Amino acid sequence: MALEVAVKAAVIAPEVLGDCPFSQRVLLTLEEKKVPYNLHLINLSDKPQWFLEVNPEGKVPVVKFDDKWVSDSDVIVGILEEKYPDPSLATPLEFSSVGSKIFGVFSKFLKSKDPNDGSEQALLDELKALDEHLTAHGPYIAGEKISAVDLSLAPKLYHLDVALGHFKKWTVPETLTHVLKYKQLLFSRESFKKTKAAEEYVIAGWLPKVNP
Ligand SMILES: N[C@@H](CCC(=O)N[C@@H](CS)C(=O)NCC(=O)O)C(=O)O
Repeated sequence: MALEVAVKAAVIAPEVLGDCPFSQRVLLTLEEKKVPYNLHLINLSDKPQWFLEVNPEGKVPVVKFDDKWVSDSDVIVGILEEKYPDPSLATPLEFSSVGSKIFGVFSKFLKSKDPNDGSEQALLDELKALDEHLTAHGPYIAGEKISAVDLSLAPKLYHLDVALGHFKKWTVPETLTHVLKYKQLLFSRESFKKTKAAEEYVIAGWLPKVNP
């Protein structure tokens, strides 16, 4: 039986899949595990009553398991791993926090108006650490097989590429060859192509945060 899944709709087009990296993470997990699902697109500027009733906090993603709507992508991905263990996407504990600071430092650099505040260097440091990790352990974070940590990071690296390219004309340095290869590997997967937001919606989603 298909799972009911509610994710963010595009900010400027509420009938189209939106740009929430946590929502895409859940969709990627469902796709990689080949779990059938029905998608509900939620316009976060005009949340439907049924959605607020089942999920008063009003955040996406949410997934309905056994008649109960569950929020938070960490919790959802954990339940999916338990209920649909094959193929396993479990990440070995020692690798589970690789790349976990990238989204925060990227977002800070993207919003920064001060070129001397160290936010670009902080991002470069995190990307360099990821490159070193991939050099030693790649091509995915836990080795030959894709796992949950990659599915969490992939949408965030996509936001990084699209938003920094658009707003700051900034790209990942060519010296970070393993990060570049890793992004290609992730972005070319069928699961990723099927669940990604169009670039224009990623840009529209960041616009109010970049120019408040
Ligand atoms: N920790 C949560 C974060 C989810 C989250 O922040 N979702 C955002 C959209 S990307 C949201 O629903 N925000 C509520 C709103 O904008 O009203 C998770 O991993 O699922």
